[in-house]
Amino acid sequence: MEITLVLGDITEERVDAVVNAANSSLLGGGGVDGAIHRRGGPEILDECRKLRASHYGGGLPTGQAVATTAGALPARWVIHTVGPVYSATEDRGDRLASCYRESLRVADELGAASIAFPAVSAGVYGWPMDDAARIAVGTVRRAPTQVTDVRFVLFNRDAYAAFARALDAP
Ligand code: AR6
Repeated sequence: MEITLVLGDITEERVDAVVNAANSSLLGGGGVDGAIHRRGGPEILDECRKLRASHYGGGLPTGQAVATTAGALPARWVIHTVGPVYSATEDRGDRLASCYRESLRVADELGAASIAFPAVSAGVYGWPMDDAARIAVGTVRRAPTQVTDVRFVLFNRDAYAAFARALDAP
């Protein structure tokens, strides 16, 4: 597996699967979620609504992942995952790690060879970037997956630097 860092907008990545930092409603929001639905168009929301009706009436649980079409994005699928809201008093790192593991498991089911991840939970959900990066890189490195091309797409230089430090760590 090759892991690369990209500074930019995840909706522009030409990969098999783009991961969305969604919320459990699967009905959209701000940040990455807003950008993916805006650029990908209404087909993605249509499939999300169907998934809610068929499987996730109570919402997609934190740490899980589910795929839809990528609509008009230059990708084949969007894999929606729900990160945990950061807590200073409770360790929710296992649930953040689960987002990466489950996204890769879904990617394997789809037969995806390449995947682009955002820094899940490190925006609206408040996760400190260095810790989010350490969990993301550590989990992906250890995941049993057929995916050969993993990209972390970071929206600003601070996020990029945090992921670069995590990648340099043994
Ligand atoms: N490409 C790459 N990274 C981006 C982009 C983009 N287009 N836009 C933002 N980021 P967030 P979360 C970065 O808030 O913390 C939504 O409302 C951003 O700077 O998108 O998991 C959902 O519906 C940050 O570093 O996701 C949920 O309610 C990182 O992506 C909630 O936000 C993640 O920020 C999820 O919050």
